[in-house]
Amino acid sequence: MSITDITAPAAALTAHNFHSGATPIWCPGCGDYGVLSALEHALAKHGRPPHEVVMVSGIGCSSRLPAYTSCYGFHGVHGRALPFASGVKLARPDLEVIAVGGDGDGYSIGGNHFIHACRRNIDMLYLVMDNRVYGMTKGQPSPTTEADWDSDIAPGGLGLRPFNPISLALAAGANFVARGFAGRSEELANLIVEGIRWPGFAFIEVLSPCMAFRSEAFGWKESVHPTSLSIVDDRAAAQAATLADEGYSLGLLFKDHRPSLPRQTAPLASLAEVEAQFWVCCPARHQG
Ligand SMILES: Cc1ncc(C[n+]2csc(CCOP(=O)(O)OP(=O)(O)O)c2C)c(N)n1
Ligand code: SF4
Repeated sequence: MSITDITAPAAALTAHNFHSGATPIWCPGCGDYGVLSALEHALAKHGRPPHEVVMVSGIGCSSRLPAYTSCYGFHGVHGRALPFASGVKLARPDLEVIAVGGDGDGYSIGGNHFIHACRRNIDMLYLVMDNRVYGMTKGQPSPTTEADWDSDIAPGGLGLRPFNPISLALAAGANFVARGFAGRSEELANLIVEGIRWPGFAFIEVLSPCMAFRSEAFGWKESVHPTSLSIVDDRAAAQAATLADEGYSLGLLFKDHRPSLPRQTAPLASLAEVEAQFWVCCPARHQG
């Protein structure tokens, strides 16, 4: 398909248009079901057909998500969703690019890419399903796991201070920062639509409980404070609010107008011009 084949937004899309037909193999009660449902509803509301949307992930239970949608998808290697998504968006700015994954994938092995994606501000949505554990590899602590979280695999807790991804995203320069909860799918869908439509790098942290390894996360539905984040256009104030927050406030925290990449779609020079400018002279060639 060429860029010129892209159609106008299809009328009256429904969440069903975004089902792939594959049945998720997530555990019963996994928060990722709520995220998938919210994402499908958000895409329907946004109005671009599945063939204009690219869903990119790394590895983990949450990173299986692209397979469950009918959009174009790339299920890549652990921690590398954002570099791949950046490449797709730079090569095809006409497509809607959404990167998804877990806290292990995005903040541990992918932590470097997270910082630089915020900084580059390429126009895409990054949705992190944070269950504060590595679900797929059977319950190791992740960078957002509480220091004293006791488990068979880390008795007594790791003793390492978790970091605050929202604070990091703000400091690194993300254009849109919000937090949703898998158990409040409708609110999450609205945040996703807003994030997709906002220019630049939009980051949404989604609290998404892992029932297999953190069953106490059932309690998150009582812990969350709906629509309590609302700073919006002041990065310093948003940073102060997030540092004062215990991690369960939901809603849109921050939106900025920092110019996003890609700024232009046409190349600045032709391939021949680039070759002429950067031609490395080889003495052997001249002698021949
Ligand atoms: C290079 C590499 N290192 C480690 C792994 C093993 N691994 C697979 S998934 C995963 C963690 C997934 O955790 P998270 O991203 O939090 O997703 P969840 O399963 O909790 O949704 C790890 C460490 C891997 N696949 N590749
Ligand atoms: S192990 Fe946890 S994160 Fe993975 S599918 Fe099961 S509940 Fe979801």
